Amino acid sequence: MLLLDDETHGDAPPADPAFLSDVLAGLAQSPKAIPARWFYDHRGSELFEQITDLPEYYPTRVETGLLERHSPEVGEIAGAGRAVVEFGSGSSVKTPHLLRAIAPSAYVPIDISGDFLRESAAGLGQAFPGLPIFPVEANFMQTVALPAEIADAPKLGFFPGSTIGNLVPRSAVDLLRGMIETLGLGAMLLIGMDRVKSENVLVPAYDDAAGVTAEFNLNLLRRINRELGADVPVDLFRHQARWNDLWARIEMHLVASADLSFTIAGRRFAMQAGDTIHTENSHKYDPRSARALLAAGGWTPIREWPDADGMFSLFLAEA
Ligand code: AVJ
Repeated sequence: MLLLDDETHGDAPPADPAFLSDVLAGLAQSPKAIPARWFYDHRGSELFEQITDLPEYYPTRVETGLLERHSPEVGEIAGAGRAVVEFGSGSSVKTPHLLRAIAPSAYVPIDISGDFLRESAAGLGQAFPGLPIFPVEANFMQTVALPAEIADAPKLGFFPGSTIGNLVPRSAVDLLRGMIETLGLGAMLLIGMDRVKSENVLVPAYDDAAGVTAEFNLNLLRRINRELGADVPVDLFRHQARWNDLWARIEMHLVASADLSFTIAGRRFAMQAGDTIHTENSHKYDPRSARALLAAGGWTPIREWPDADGMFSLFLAEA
């Protein structure tokens, strides 16, 4: 079901048909769920940047420290001249530490958001004047055709942020296998994974005192209203972060605080007080399960660098 032109607001961004179909399919499902990748419109990307600075949200700080400390060793093991291919580069804040240490032959950021991709490629271009940069606007969940210019260079995939945790394990394995298709045999992969730890640390990291993560979650509903011309009563939803021990993951939900209903593209959805829309999974891995995941995805782990407090790990693996 498509929106008619006269149903959209004059200043609304064009509706992405994949967004509409994911939202309609996800809300028709029981329990309701919308894929986390739709968080990242312009506002969502801004809010995520704010999350990375929150006192409760340790992953960005810890991983950045690990990259500062261990990138020189990555360079020694991987050797000079690799093309660094970053999956879901976003604003690429962690990348300079790696690029400084490993003498790459090129940098290929891949991101689904063209805006952020071009901004950050321009920024890195200034910081690394001699480095060829080839941004690729693509969904890295599918095999990506890399630019012809780097066809002959050995590759180092870079997948920081524990973004792999957004995927259920079977999809994570598919993605890891897809990365081998994209990068070729002989490639290496530097990947960050958040570790299992106390609920008392994990839950606040996804439900901060300042309410930024709540706003990030609720922005998905605002985006649905903005882009799909819907009438979701955002004020009747509240943010929830919960630890699911069976799956070893943090889940984010939007909880209906009253019986409510709304219409999206002519389809009506009703929810009762307490019903939720599941908006994100963030799986956590202990070192053994992390290595098993890599191996299932076709990657042989060769090094692990955890931080001193056991919060987060960087892994280097080869195809
Ligand atoms: C970017 C997917 C790794 O799961 O920690 C942060 C996203 N969601 N706070 C994460 C996120 C809520 C983040 N990843």
